[in-house]
Amino acid sequence: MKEKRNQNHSIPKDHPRYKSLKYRHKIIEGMKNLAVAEAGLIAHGRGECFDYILGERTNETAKKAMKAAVAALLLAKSPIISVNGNTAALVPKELVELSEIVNAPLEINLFYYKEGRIEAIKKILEEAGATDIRGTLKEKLVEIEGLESNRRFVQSIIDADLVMVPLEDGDRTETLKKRGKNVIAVDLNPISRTAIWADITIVDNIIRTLPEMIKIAKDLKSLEKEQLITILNNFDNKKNIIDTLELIKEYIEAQKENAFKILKS
Ligand code: PTJ
Repeated sequence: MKEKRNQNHSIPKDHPRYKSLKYRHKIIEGMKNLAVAEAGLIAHGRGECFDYILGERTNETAKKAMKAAVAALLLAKSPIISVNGNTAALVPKELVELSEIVNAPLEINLFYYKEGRIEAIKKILEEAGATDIRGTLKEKLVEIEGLESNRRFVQSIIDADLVMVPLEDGDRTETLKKRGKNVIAVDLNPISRTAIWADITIVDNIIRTLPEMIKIAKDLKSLEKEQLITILNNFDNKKNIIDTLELIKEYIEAQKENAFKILKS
């Protein structure tokens, strides 16, 4: 019998890991069209691993952080959403929608420089409806002192009072904090340096975070400034990260029991 193999990488909808495979495919496509750095694939795999031990769902702690993050974005004078290759490849439409609702422009800011990457990401964002994309013109970029990586080249981030940094690597959050900025991080690793340094740490997958934040933003947009301040003041990031770590411990414990039940049956 002649073997019929799937050459076009289409994923059967009934596959138990359909969603995960769909987003892997987006990252791979993103790498082929230059938007995603090669290392972006590895970063995605690391994210999947953390997502697994979080139960691949948006936990209550993440929802609390998202609410505080939206309140902070609505209260900020000049907020910016920093966009890297992975985020653009995974959730371009959602980035544009959130940016419009909370009035926070998108700024492309990359760790791995390669000719053509900024243009590739700009194209993805424009196709998703973005009209105001910062960080694309060399002559408008300035350098943030104290940062060695390519992320030091910024446009509006330099004057922003609040920067949202989805899927960050190491040291930028620390530098932004030292410059007096508030930082919102979205990171599946609750104990990464970014997660620890940020003012508001959303430990969740960006593919679930942005749609949820859009919903929250639509609700909170009509609130008074005082009500938004109360939401923000009631949020304790350190406690929230510790609670998230507890959830991970509980989840692993429950999975351990389940795994052995399957073995015994
Ligand atoms: O496009 P560039 O050049 O700016 O590079 C982007 C990457 C992500 C490659 C770069 O910032 C990098 O190398 O990041 P790290 O150091 O791998 O850190 C990325 C963090 O994001 C890790 O803690 C991952 O667990 C986390 N992460 C990965 N995928 C997701 C995620 N967090 C939320 N949602 C995800 N889908």
